[in-house]
Amino acid sequence: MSIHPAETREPGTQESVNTDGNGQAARRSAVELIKEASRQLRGGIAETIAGNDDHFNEQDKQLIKFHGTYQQDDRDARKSRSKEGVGKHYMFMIRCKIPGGRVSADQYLALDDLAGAHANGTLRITTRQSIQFHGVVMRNLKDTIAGINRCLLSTLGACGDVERNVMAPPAPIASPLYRELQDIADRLAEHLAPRTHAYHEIWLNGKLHNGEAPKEPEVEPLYGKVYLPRKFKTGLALPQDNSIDVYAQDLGLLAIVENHAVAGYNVLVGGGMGMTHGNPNTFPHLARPICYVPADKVIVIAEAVIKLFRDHGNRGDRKRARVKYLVHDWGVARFREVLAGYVNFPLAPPKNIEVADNPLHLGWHPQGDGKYYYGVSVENGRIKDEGTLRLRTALRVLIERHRPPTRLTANQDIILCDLPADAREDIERTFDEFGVVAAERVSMVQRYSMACPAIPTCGLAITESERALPGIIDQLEAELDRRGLSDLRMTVRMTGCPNGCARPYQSDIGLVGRSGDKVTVFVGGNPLGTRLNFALRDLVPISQLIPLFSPLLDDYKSNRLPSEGFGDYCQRLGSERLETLVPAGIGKPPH
Ligand code: SRM
Ligand code: SF4
Repeated sequence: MSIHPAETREPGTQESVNTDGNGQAARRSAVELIKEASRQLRGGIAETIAGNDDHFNEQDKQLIKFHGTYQQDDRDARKSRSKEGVGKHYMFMIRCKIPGGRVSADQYLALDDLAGAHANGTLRITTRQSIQFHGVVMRNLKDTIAGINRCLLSTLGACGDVERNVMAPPAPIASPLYRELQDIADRLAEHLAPRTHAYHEIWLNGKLHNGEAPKEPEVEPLYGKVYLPRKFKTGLALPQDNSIDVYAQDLGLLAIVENHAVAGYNVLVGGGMGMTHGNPNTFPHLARPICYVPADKVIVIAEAVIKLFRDHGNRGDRKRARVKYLVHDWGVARFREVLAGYVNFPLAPPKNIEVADNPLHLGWHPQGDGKYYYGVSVENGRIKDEGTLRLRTALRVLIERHRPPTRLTANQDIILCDLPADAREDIERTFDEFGVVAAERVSMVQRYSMACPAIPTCGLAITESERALPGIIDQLEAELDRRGLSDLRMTVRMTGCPNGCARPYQSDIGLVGRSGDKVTVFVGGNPLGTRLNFALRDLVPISQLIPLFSPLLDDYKSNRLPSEGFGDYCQRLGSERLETLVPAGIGKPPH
């Protein structure tokens, strides 16, 4: 869908309005120069994949992100390879773009094939409802990206300074509300996708899905030559279903429901998690309500917010380039005033509405159309076979047999959709046969936990995360059980660095990689995702987490208020009171 030209305005040309948040002409970062010189994201990518190199040069390493792939190296192998003098083992992460997390049975099976043929034999569900492959080497890069496109998915714009995967509540509930949000996610993704032909030239031999060459002229009406100052993320939510963490989005669209239909959206801008330890100019920030728009203006307003960000975002300092810093530095009133200049209708104030639930959609649920859906809890999103737990095989067998469309959730889980009632027995038996614990029997703390990939793939990781969290959760599970708290709905999110990929700053407990095996411990968020937590202790060794939390859980158990969550309790006590409960010698006070 495209917007009628009269509906959004161009207050100035992109290059001339390229200012920082204070209207100063800004210096430009090295990445800006790489983008500008790239001939719409071509650089030397095609030449490198046609040659014998196992990795890209520094410029193209930036450009391949826009194509949906990251150059990484096996961090587990770094030391031994360096001793042997053989240099890094380069490999690529490939990220799909899957609006609303919708994947058909055929697509799932094709992705599973690719994981086995070209990647490390796992599929990784991401915190933005997508799938990533890890461990793809250069000689398989093109075939993997082409394979993803063959099944009618894409990787274009899954990473890079553009609109990223658009999120929407994934439950396949037969309700016009859920359908509308999924539909808008598709339309936004289509409307905001880069228009460069470079993607098809490089990965698809110049052909579109239908086998023809692209016909539209190559212009980037939205992104221009230098694309956005930084990544931009959009998510749609319902007040009763914030399963996509709407307040963490650069642009959160919270539906306003009237007479059982979406009447419009509160437009929330400026969510983002990333920060840098020791740099107070960087911080997590929740999206703030800017205005309300009627439902038929949702795409217009999304484009307008992106244009504002394109023109005013910081292009000099990538650490401060997200739209959240504009909202923070300008304040809501000024942001709204500038945004009004990008549309040709008045901006109404946001409606008074809050999110009320954040369902995980695990286990069996009726869809409302006579069919059922089944949400499978996937530990940290990793679909793999390991030991007696053969989740990848179980999903493959069941998807081949029942052909359910699937949906990926922002909690890194997968939903099997459109199931007839009589499929239940086979599904439960098959999961059991392959060692997969029924969603209903997964502990609450495990269900609500998430970890980012971190080591060995992520180049930015300071500590372990995906590989460390299962052990921590096992211990927490035992501690909660012991206190009769196993029904507590508590989010525990861990990341290997402060970038916040598992949204740790909104959770009841956030564990953020700090140094070696030490983390910063955050407490005080909530499962709804409506509040930021705060740092309680810094530099806590992972092995000391349970001794740190034990007295807090004891006090919570004895002194919590009725229906008070763990994060609520931590907020009520505040850091000073909580500090008095922390055993001496564990970690350090946060700065
Ligand atoms: Fe992320 C960078 C993984 C969601 C904030 N993120 C990365 C990279 C690409 C590391 C890099 O730049 O070299 C990670 C790849 C690791 C690997 O080995 O796969 C990575 N991010 C992920 C995923 C896979 C984590 C996961 O457990 O699922 C998520 C992919 C989502 C997707 O499908 O698109 C993922 N990243 C997020 C989120 C959560 C969200 O968007 O809801 C955030 C916090 C929200 C935000 O954007 O602020 C997030 N990732 C970052 C940042 C910090 C950006 C900042 O403003 O400072 C970085 C670092 C960067 O961009 O320089 C980053
Ligand atoms: Fe990597 Fe840090 Fe993101 Fe984890 S939070 S995936 S360590 S960038």
